[in-house]
Amino acid sequence: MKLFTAPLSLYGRKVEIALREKSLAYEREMVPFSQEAGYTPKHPAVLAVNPKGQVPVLYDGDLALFDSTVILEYLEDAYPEPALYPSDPAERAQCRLLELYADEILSGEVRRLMYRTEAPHPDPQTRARRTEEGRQAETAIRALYHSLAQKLSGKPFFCGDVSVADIALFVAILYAHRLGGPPLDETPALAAWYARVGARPAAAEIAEEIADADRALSPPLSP
Ligand SMILES: N[C@@H](CCC(=O)N[C@@H](CS)C(=O)NCC(=O)O)C(=O)O
Repeated sequence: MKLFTAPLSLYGRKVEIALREKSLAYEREMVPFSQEAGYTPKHPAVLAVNPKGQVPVLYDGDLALFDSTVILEYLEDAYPEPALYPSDPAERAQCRLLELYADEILSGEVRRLMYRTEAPHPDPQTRARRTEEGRQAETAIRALYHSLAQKLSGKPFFCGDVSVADIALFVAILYAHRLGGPPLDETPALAAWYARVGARPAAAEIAEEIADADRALSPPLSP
């Protein structure tokens, strides 16, 4: 298998944790990325597969896939052990909803913090607007942490055993933290879950790689 991704790609890192949880060997090619230029120029192997030009893209033999959610579903179908989804249909659907919650709702707020690792915008009004949006995102993220703590309701993982929901939520929260977002101090059970997932070798290795990538690529955080 070959994964096209980038050192700070949130969705690419999500796929990498799943690959490692399943002990699947993969080759990795990092596409061009910088904080100044973003994901340019686009890699031809990515453009050949994904009309959106986004990573992650996974090749498994002749099969080429894009979108982290589709990739994780394929990995589960093709390499079912160890399972990263519950077997019961209703629980499986709930687990997928939590993955969507991470990818679209929580990460939607986290995205509003991403200006903090970019070069400061030359226009002072744009800088002020981004700072204000960042504050609003932090308030929204705190509220989402409370809602997640309720969904976790004292369980060790969100959907029984460790699952795609834990992986997607872990990565989204890790990105909130690396972008100076709120800590988990108001939700101790969620903090304990975050430490539990982060102690697993797959997540720990990827978290270390993300920290290395930030040291190499990201300037100090903007306010
Ligand atoms: N829904 C997609 C989102 C992929 C995505 O947003 N990828 C980002 C990197 S994390 C990207 O390639 N951005 C460059 C672009 O949009 O041009 C997934 O889950 O894979």
